[in-house]
Amino acid sequence: MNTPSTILSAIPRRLHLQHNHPIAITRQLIESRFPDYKTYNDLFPVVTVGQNFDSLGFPPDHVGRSRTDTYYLNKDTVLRTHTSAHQADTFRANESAGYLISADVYRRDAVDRSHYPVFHQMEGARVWDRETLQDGKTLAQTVWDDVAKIPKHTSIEVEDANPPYHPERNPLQDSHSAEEVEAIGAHLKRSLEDVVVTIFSTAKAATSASSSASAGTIPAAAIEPLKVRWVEAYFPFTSPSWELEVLWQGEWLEVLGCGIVKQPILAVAGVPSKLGWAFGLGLERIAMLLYSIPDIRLFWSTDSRFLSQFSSSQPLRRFLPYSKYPACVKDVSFWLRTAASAAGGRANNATAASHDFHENDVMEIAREVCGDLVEDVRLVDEFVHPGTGRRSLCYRTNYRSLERTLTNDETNELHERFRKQLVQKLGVELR
Ligand code: FA5
Ligand code: MG
Repeated sequence: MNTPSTILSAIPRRLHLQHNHPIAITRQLIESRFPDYKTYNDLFPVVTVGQNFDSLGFPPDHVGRSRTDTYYLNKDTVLRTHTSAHQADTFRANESAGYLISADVYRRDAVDRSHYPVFHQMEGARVWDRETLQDGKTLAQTVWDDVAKIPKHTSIEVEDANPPYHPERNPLQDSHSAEEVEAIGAHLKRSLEDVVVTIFSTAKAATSASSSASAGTIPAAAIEPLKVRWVEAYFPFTSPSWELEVLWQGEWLEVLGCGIVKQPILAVAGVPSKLGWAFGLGLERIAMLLYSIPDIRLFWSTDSRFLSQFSSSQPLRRFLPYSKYPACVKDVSFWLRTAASAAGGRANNATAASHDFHENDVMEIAREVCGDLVEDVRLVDEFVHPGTGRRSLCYRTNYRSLERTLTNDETNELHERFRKQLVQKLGVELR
């Protein structure tokens, strides 16, 4: 068991079901774009390793299974790392051609304003059955007819609508024709572009409404046009696979992964004649875009200054930060061990020396030492000493509480503990 009590205490929160919570409102908004899909919003987060990984074809050595990435309750049981853990069971239940699953999921990950160890995903899937095709149509024709029913939008700029894929990692599946995959892929992308456009037109309306109320009118150019792009991705349970990214505050933000469901999953689930698509999206990511919520930690706030700003029965309004407590920024610079010092270290400390540097180790230490008081950790400088060839890194840590002003002593103490742990756990040399 490697699951801390802080994580276990998040289980009863179920933000996706909390009335008037922005995660719940976002879920409902997306659900409204899939009116015929069956929704499952109440699935328990403790699942077997079989459900979370094996049923989806994760290889035995996949990094996702490691204890540094996944919270284990015992060797056979985990907190689900994604809603895909319920894919096989839901296909087996066979209750509807399309379904949506929303739930809390749990992972170790980076420290910044868009990553948190507990978050919420929505899984969606849609299948067609080779055995019940109507009017003598092929499966591909049937799917294209369904594609035509999805609203077309002009207010979206799609870069790389069809990224090339690598056949060795995203092969056409044996029982699928290229035409079928093209049609199902088009249905998948159109459905998700429709979701994103809905979200953004709602968000834009909210932006102009709140700005005209407070600060007169803002120039149209201040509102960014909606830019998205499709990128090739890899998942053990879909082929081909894509990720959808949205341009948000000048950076490409990944909001979902998706693809054509691998046929063995449907076969094992007892529905071998069906084929279709699946996606998994991060509800926090969408809600942050929708409401302009600047920090993922805010979703866990029980402060009425946060919660009172959201209502499912009123037009959507942008989140107005009630108070931003000052950040305290501190840098830490260190030399990485050279090959020689690593080798020297090996004699004394086998564990530290055999351990190569990964940025995620810095992130994990920050999370452990600082909890929710750390907002962001990022690399700001890196150079190689021309004489010695040693590499130096500088990380900038933003300390900020969402609830109060941190004292100088408090941040100094946190930062000192952070620095000490870096030396102790990574064997770096502070500068
Ligand atoms: C998955 O979890 C796949 N199960 C998605 C999928 C489903 C693919 C069905 C194919 C078919 P991924 O690990 O990329 O993929 O996560 C999906 C989304 O969850 C991301 O795009 C992102 O929006 C969100 N997400 C991932 N990690 C975090 C995190 N630490 N904090 C907040 N959101 C996150
Ligand atoms: Mg991803």
